[in-house]
Amino acid sequence: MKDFKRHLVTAALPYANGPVHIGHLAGNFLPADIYSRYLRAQKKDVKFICGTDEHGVPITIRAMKEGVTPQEIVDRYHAIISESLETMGISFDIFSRTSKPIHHETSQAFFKTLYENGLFEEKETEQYFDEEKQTFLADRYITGTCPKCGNENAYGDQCEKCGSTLSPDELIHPKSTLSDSVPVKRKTKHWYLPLQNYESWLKQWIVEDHQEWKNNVYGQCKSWLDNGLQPRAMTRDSNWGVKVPLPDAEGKVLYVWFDAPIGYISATKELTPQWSDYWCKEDTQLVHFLGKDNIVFHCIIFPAMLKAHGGFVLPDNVPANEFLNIEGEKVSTSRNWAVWVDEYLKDFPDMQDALRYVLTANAPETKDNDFTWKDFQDRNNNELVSILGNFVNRALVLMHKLCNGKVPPFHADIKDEQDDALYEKIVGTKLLLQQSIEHYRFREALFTVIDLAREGNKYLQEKEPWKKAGQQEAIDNCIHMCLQLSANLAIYMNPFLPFTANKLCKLMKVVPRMLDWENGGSLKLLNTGYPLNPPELLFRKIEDEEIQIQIDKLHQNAKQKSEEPAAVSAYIQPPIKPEIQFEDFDKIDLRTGTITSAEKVAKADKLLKLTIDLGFEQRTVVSGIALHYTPEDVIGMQVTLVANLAPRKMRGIESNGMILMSEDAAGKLIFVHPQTNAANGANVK
Ligand code: B3M
Ligand code: ZN
Repeated sequence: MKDFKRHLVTAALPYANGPVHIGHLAGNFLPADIYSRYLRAQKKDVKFICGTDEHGVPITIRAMKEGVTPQEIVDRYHAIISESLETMGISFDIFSRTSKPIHHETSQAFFKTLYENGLFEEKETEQYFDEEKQTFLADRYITGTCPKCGNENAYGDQCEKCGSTLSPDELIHPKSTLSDSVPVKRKTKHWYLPLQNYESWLKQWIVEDHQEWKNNVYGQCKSWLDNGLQPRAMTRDSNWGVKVPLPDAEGKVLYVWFDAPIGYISATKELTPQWSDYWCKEDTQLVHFLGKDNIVFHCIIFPAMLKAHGGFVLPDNVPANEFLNIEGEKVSTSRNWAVWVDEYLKDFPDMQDALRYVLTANAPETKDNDFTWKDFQDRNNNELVSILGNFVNRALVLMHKLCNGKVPPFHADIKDEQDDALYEKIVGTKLLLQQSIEHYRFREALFTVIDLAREGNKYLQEKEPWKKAGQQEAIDNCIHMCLQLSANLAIYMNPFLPFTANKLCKLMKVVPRMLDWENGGSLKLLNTGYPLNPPELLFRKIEDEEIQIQIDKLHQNAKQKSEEPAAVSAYIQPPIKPEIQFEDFDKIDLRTGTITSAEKVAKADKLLKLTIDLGFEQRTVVSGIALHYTPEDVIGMQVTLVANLAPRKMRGIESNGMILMSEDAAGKLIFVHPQTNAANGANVK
C-alpha cells in the first residue's frame, strides 16, 4: 500500500427512513469496519466517518405515510440505526446526522462557493408536477418504467434494479408516487452542475489513473463516462432539506445527493478541529465504502463537486459491493423481505461475530450473493465452532490438562519440521492477509484466517500430545506452538471478529494491545510459565429449530406486509397559493346543499354525476370523487358547493359548480360540510 500519512474511511450514510438490514452490513458497513480496524491495528491514523442521511424523498415519503413530521422519522431511525451498528461493533469514529446545523452550514458554504464561482447553470425547465398534490415530482416522488432495463418501478433519479441513474423525463409512463396520478409539466428553476465539463478530467482520473479499482466499479464508471455526462440539477422543490442559500430560492433545497456526501466532510469537522488535514492534504487516503447503487454518486458526481470546489482530496478507492439477496430473493423493505439487524440482535444476543463472519464469508464483493439461514447455521457450526473455536478450545484444554494450566516452555533442541512448517504458516498468513485486505478482498482474507486454524487442528492431530505421556518436552512444544498460534489467530481475526478476539485475549489473560498487527507472526506472544484462564467456548452451535424460527418469521413478515392495507398514499401540504385580496374571495358564492342522487359517469373511473338540492333549485355537478366514494355512499350527504362557478362540460355532461373536498393524512378525499345539518341553499362565509 502507498504510504499514506492518514486515512479517511467512509461508509455510505444510511437513509434514516427505516432500520438497517444485513444487506447494509454486508455491502457497506462491515467491509468499511474491517478495513478501519485493520488500519488501527497497524497504528495508522484513521478516521472512520458515517452518519444518517436525513434529507431527501425517502424520508418525506415515510413521514407522509405515517402522518408525522420528517424530523420525527429521522430522530427515530437515527437512534435505531446507530444502536444497531454500534452493537454490531461497527467502530465509527463518529456517527453523525445530516440534519445537524454543522452539516447545513457546511453544505450551504460548499454550494455558495460553486455558485459564486459561476459553476452552476441556472435553468428554468419544465418538471413533472402532481396537480392533485400540488407538488413537483423528482427522485422518488415519481416512478415509471426504466428505459434501460424495463423495470416498472424505477424512480425519477435511479433504477434500483439495474443501478442506472435516471432523470424523471427518461421514465416511461411516469406517475406520481404521491397520488398515483399522471403528472403534468410545470416550470421551475433549479441550479445544475454541468457534469459534462468534468468529463475529460473524470476519464483521466478514473479510466486512466484508477484501473486498479474493482471491475464492478471501474466498469460502471466507464460505461457512464462512455455514454457522456449531462448537467444535473443540484436543487429540488421541497420544504425538507438544506435550504438553498440564495435569496431567490424560496421553497428550494439542495438535492439530497449534493448534500449527503458533504456529510462526510461535516461529520469530520464535528469530530476533529484538524478535519482539514484529512480532507485537504494529498497524503490522506480517502476510501468510500458503499453499495453498487451509490457508485455513480461517489465516483462521478461527488468527485466532480470536489474538483469544482477545489482544495479537497479525491477518493483513492471506492471498493463498492454488489447486493446481498435473502433466501434467493432481492431484499425488499416494502415487502419486509429482509433480516433486520436490530431483530437479529434480539434473537441472537452476543452473536455479533457469527453474523459478521457469515456476511463477510458471503459478501457480494464481485457479484450479487445470497444469504440463507441454513448457510448461516452451517458456516457457524462447521467453520466457526468446528474449526476456529474447536482448535483454540483444544489448545487451552490440553494446556490445563497436560501442562498444569500454564504456558509450557518450548524446547528448541527437539524442534521438528512440523513446528517449522506451522511457524511458516503463521508468518505467511500475515503477508497474505495484508495483501487481501489492502486490496479490499475481505472474503479471501477471512478464509486465510480459517485456513490457519485448520492447520492448527492438523498439527494437533499429527502431534497427538494426549498420547505422549512421559514425553513432557514433546507435549510442551506442541502446546506451546498451539497457544502461540491461538494468540496469532486473535490478531488476525480481530478486524473481522473483534468480539471473539477480545474474548480470546481475556482467556489468555493478555491486554488488547497484543492485538496490534506488528505482533502477528511472533511466537513470543504468551510468556512461558504464564497461567491462563479456564477455557470457555468461543462460539456456540446453532440448532435447527432456531433457524426454522427465522425462516418462518421471514415468510410470515413478508405475508403480513402483503396483507397490510396498501400503504396509504403519501400526503403533502401543498405550498400556499399567491396572496389575494378580500374582494377576490368575496366573489365566490358558497352554499350548503344535499346530494339527492348520484351515479357513475361512463368511461370515467374518477367521476360521479351528482344532483344537489339547494332548496331553491336542483344543481347537476360532476365531481372527481368516484375513486373514494360509491354513489350509495354519498346520497343524503350535505356538501359545500361553489355555486357561481362557470359551467363546464365533463365527459359530455354540463357541470354547474364544484363541491369542496379536503383529504386525510392517508390522501383519502373527505367532504367539507357543515358540522350539523344546515339549511339547503344557505350561504357559507
Ligand atoms: N443515503 C443512499 C443509500 O442509503 C444514500 C447514501 C448517501 S452516502 C453520502 O443507499
Ligand atoms: Zn433499470
